[in-house]
Amino acid sequence: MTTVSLIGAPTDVGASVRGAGMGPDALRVAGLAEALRAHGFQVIDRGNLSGPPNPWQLPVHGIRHLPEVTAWNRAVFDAVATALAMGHVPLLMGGDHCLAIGSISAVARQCRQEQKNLRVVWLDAHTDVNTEAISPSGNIHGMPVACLLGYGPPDLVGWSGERAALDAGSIDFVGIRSVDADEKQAIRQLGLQVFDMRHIDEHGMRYTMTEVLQDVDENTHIHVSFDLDCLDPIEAPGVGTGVRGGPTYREMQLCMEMIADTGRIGSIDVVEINPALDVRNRTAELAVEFIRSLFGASTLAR
Ligand code: NNH
Ligand code: MN
Ligand code: MN
Ligand code: MN
Repeated sequence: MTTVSLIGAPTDVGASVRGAGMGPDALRVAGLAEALRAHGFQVIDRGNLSGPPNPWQLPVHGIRHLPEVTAWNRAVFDAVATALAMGHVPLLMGGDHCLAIGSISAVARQCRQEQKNLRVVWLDAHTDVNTEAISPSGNIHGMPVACLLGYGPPDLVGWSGERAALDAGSIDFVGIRSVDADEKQAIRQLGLQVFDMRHIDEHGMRYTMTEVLQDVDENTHIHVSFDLDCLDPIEAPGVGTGVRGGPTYREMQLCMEMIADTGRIGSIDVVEINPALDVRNRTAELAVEFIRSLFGASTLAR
């Protein structure tokens, strides 16, 4: 039986808007553990990690809160690595998206040890591939992909044991509709595969996910990094940096169900839920529905 380890990381140190630190409890209140148990999984809620408070300072050399972001990611890295070593599926409950640095670095290290192919599916309105040199905000939640590809402040790079936890070919982006000016150039230079909203408009979610999942095999570990701002803010209002024009509820369900169909889901981040901006916990409840689908619940499946 699959065991899912829920790991709470209640912080907004990497974000531009306060409130994402309340995400883990919003997911608990929305019934995440119960939903997965009802679906036949063993679920262990590891509680919340601890780390420094948000000092709410201005960027220093193009980057905000580097020591605090580093400390939180250290805790995330250790917790995710521990869960993976036990053969569990870690589900990181953020917190803002800077936490994917620790989470995916631990996953990449484990995959290398087990000689598995890692595929990351980045569900987001944003590509998060800024560096301190090009970020317009200095917020590290806009930089995790760059750090994982080996570009960023030395403190946040190389945690997997290699300079780059990921190579550009092992990450696909879905739902993108907000990319900063210099970030566009970085995407081209790195050769990243970005399935933006126009691609989904023109080809549909079904075909898009076929492309994303085409080279998944029995030896693949899929990591889903799910930023709730990927969804249209009409569906998911509880996010700090909502951008209109995202996937609908049905499109996102199909995306999750197609990932579930591969049977290769190995680890997950659920990030950027901001209860302070939400309407009656709707965004956390929505996240729980999508996570159920990601684990194989579907209308006619038992
Ligand atoms: N691209 C912007 C930045 O780097 C916004 C990033 N915000 C996010 N990313 N929520 O997913 O500041
Ligand atoms: Mn993000
Ligand atoms: Mn985002
Ligand atoms: Mn690809």
